Amino acid sequence: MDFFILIVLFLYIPGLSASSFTRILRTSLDDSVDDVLLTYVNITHHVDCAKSCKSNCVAFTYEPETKECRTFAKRFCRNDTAEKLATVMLFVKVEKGQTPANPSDCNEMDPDVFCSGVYRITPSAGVSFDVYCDMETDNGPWTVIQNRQNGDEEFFRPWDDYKKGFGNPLGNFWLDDAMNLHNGMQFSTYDRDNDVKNDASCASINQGGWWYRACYDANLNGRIYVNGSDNSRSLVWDYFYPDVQWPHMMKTRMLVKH
Ligand SMILES: [Ca+2]
Repeated sequence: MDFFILIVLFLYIPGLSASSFTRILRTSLDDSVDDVLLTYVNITHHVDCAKSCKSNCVAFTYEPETKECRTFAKRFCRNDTAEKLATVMLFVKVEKGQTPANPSDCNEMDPDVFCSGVYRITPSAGVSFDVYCDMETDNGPWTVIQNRQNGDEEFFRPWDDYKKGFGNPLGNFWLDDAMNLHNGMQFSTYDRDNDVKNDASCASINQGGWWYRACYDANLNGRIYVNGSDNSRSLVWDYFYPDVQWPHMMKTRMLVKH
């Protein structure tokens, strides 16, 4: 998948006070019909539609087939990995300093401009990778470093996989980004035993990669529980309920920001 394909199409319109627009991708416009300011018909070109987007208009759509132009006072967030709308072109007004050329993490991205989605970040020079940025959870934006939503992705993996990260940023994945956050414990995988249990490997017993001590209260990279399976190997978060010991979780995600 190609991430960060920014279709930037700036329109500088002579005579208009330096309004510029960029074409953006978004999955759907269905929830926006009530936000239409004005609808124009028989507009022959999207540049002419842009000329209609003045004062309180911040976005417009143009449909070449029907020659229909619609203006909006509502902001649309952009999602660069979304499917392009089949026929409708969507443009938003660009304000100065709005687009981070090269964000170092999700927190640098304006949640009013960008939707939740996969973005390429550059945490340090020469190190870039794709992450899922969560723009909707409170106090965000958050960089999602782990997401479990079903059993499709194997999490019982060797050291190198956890080091690199694995999975699909839109589905189940692990992003190895916080090795030293977990109270001084080192990260262990079945092929690298860094736990403090001398007689066994916690990662092997509990079937995940984690900052095991001897062994865990949480095992978020353990196996998805299915009826009858061994709970100790499961995706577990103890103390989640006051009265249930070692409850298994069906979905988890880990969010970080600095
Ligand atoms: Ca051990």
